[in-house]
Amino acid sequence: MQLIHNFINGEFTAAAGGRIFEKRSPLNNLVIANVAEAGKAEVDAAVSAARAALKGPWGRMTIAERVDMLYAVANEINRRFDDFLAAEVADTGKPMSLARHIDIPRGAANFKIFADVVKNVPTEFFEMATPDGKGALNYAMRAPVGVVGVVCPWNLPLLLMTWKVGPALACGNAVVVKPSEETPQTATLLGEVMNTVGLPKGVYNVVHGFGPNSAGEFLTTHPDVDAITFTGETRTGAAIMKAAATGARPVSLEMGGKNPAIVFADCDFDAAIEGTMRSVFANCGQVCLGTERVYVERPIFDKFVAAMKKGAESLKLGRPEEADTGMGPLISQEHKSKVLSYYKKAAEEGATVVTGGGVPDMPGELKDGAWVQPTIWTGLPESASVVREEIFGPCCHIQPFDTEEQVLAWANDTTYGLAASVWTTNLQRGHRVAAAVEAGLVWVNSWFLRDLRTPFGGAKQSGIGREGGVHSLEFYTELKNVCIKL
Ligand code: NAD
Ligand code: 6OD
Repeated sequence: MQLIHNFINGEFTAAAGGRIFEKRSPLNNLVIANVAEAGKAEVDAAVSAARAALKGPWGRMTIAERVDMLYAVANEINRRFDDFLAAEVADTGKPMSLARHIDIPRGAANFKIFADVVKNVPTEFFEMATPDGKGALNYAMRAPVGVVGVVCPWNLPLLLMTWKVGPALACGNAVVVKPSEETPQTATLLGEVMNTVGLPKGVYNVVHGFGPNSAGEFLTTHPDVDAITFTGETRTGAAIMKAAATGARPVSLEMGGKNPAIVFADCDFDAAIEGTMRSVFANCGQVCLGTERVYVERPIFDKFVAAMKKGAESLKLGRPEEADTGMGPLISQEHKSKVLSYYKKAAEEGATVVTGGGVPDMPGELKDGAWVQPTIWTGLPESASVVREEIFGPCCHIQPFDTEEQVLAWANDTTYGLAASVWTTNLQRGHRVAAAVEAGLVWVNSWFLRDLRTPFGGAKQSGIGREGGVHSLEFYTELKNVCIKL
């Protein structure tokens, strides 16, 4: 059985006492690897290695040298594309077509884009008058924040981990990454890439394990971690924020959502269906930006529901490597139980189940996997559990609306505020609704179209802070003003 190691100070290491946990395939629930579980000792070693790296050659590199190194990391990920693809797909069970298109190329791009940002974005300069008439000059300079703890989820493992590690390294920090216990492989493989390109030891470290009383907690409570960046559930983010309060350490939190799609009768109907099919079912509904609440203007409601039903029923559930697979399994048995509990609640609360609502009949060994049916409900009040709570599965509730005012009130009636999509050919309305929706990201006539220079993050309980482009520099650097009296 494969053993997935921690990666500390440039070395692949087992855990003290040989502590391991099992990684199971979402496809069939079989154990595919053992993972070395980091305890306090391994987390300490990783944080110390990161601290030491800041004082070594890494800390002395010029920006141009760092940029070259990050380009080399991206190129090496691309050279080993198939290894990353195989590892990501083994951990998640997601269709290869999806991982090939999104997860792995974005994993590489995250190093290049932030290298470019660091290379090209200037700081500020102000001339200042002084009473003696000689004046002063102010300029700002950026320094790394230090050792950054990076705590990651399982849904887009490489993409979301490099989304943090790329800018952190571009800014000259050293990182200790805690991947999700469900997806240990690509973060570990990235250690090989770092050694191949000659990244100094200790700049990139990986510790495996769980949250409470395990590697996640040991890392986020570690007094020598200077800043913590996190993606995951809102309640985990709140726990991490508490941990970060000791020592008043900064946090960047990307958390849960209950994202609306608002479909006006004047939309390009086929584009709205295509986009909403993706936003509801892509990655088996396990995308933080995904849609779980769909609001459709009444004149096209029946036609829209019928088209979504047809789309959902034509999605082929299957093995990742099969070219016609449209949807894979959920990440785990535990998550399957959570999603199925919502399927049950929807029925109990009186939903009309347009399609799905249960477990598909999968052939052979796949029957033991974390499969659920793509599911659509209608007919529920806005107070229903599946309309209010994040499910993170391949499902949505579709509600008819009559006025812009009504749909905005519903869309905003949530404690979350991550993303929304608006479908209309009336651009005036597109701008107006985008401005009125309480969310960090709004797409008009699109979904998950990402320019990495733009701010990314959630409003309300979906997040704290923004990353992306120059916004990542705000978190991963300490900005210092230097005032020179002339
Ligand atoms: P999770 O919060 O359960 O776990 C995320 C990570 O935190 C894991 O590595 C886990 O081991 C660790 N962790 C858990 N408890 C911890 C603790 N007390 N201290 C330190 N670390 C701890 O989230 P998940 O189930 O992996 O991911 C799904 C969730 O992530 C969904 O809510 C989804 O909306 C959210 N998400 C948000 C974004 C975004 O950009 N806003 C992106 C992806 C996923
Ligand atoms: O595209 C990104 O940068 C990003 N952070 C996507 C998050 C997707 C959530 O599941």
